[in-house]
Amino acid sequence: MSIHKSLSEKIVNREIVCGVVGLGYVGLPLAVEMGREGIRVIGFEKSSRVADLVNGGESHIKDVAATHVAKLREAGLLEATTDMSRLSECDVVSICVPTPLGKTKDPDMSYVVSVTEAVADSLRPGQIIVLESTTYPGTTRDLMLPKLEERGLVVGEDFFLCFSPERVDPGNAKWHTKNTPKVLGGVTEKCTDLGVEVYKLFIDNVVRVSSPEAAELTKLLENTFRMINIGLANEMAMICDRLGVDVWEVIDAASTKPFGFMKFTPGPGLGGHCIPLDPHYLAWKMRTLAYKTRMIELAGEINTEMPAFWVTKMQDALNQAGKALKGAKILVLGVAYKKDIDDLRESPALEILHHLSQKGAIVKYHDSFCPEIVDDGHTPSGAAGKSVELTDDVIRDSDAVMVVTDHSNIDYGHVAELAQVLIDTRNAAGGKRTRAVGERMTALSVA
Ligand code: SAJ
Repeated sequence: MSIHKSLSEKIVNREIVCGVVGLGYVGLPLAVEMGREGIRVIGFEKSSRVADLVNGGESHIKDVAATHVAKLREAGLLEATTDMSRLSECDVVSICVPTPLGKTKDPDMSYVVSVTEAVADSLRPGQIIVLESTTYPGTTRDLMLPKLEERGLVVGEDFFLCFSPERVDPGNAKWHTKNTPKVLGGVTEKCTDLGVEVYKLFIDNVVRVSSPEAAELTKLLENTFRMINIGLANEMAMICDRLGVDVWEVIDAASTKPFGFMKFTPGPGLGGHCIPLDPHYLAWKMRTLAYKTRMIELAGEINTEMPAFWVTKMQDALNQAGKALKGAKILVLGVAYKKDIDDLRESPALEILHHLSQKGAIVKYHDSFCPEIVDDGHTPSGAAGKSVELTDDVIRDSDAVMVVTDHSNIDYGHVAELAQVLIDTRNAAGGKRTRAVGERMTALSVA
């Protein structure tokens, strides 16, 4: 019987052993979904702390309940190891490691390369390898495949290679690993067949595409679409500010169109571990082909400009109140990259805190989700510090308040009543009046 056929049988009978490399916010939920379908899973981690945690039946990922990990441990369906040579025990290997960008926005493929080399070291006939990490088109075929074929095994016959982008949205109550449609494309037809057969065991809807490049580009289109439209919303905010029009009123009115429009909102800039990064994989790849992805570059410029734009708004508003930014006591509300989470990655709040302190303001922040901003060596100067308690006095004593992240646990109408000046980058207070300035404030500036 051919390798393909015998693998297919093992898949149908759920006799396969699945390996998941990287037990982070993508890998651990994936491993748990596999285990819950009765598939034996080996998690591979470079951190012995994480491996020990999982083997102790615990979870370091908010979206994964420790009880689920403990249950799979008791059933003998999940174990974690740092021993990469055990990859040879796995019929399927899903790779969920980081693909960060360097300072010059070039992809850092070091994690993918080192894992690929470990997989190649233990590669044997009958293995299905699936890369899930967001990356530039061509990574699977041009970077991984040559390393995997080095020892003479042939893709599509001896082993099988696919790309299937992760679509994990941490904290999303509705969409999680099992019920979010999963795109998958293999290097050959048989690779795609087997990859789809495996993932159908634990994902409700697997969307088959014809190649790994199609799958790689699918993810980049999804997030580039968001980044560019957020850039458009931010440019519209700057246009409306110059025209003295309330951009939020315009966006809300446009959102009444029942077709052909999708609401995006302006804000303090672009944060997170996906949207600011993913489009730059595409831009980088196309630069190597002498093609300039103009939309991505331009949207990136606009989004990057937003922290400075808001600091200028703050300066103008204080000026109207007869105060200088230098020496002013500023309270920033919310520093996480988006509401109701504790993630500071690429948060524009860090740039805003930096700019304000650079201009001599005396800056405090309050964010109950982020009690401390620790200087990790990459933190902009002036951003590190501890969250202060939010009291009426702290608001009143501040010369100005800036809402940067609109966490749901704050009454912004009350803040607007007490604040001498309010710069509301999220329109969290709905444009409410401010007492001292006395003018109706658009969300962007003092009218
Ligand atoms: N933002 C705006 N205006 C908007 C939307 C977002 O300024 O209209 C800002 C946010 O404040 C944040 C950044 O953009 O700083 C990114 O926000 P996001 O809502 O895109 O959230 P992320 O970064 O958590 O994106 C993830 C992505 N998930 C994956 O890549 C698997 C993205 O594809 C999802 O669409 C997004 O979650 C989501 O919808 O929650």
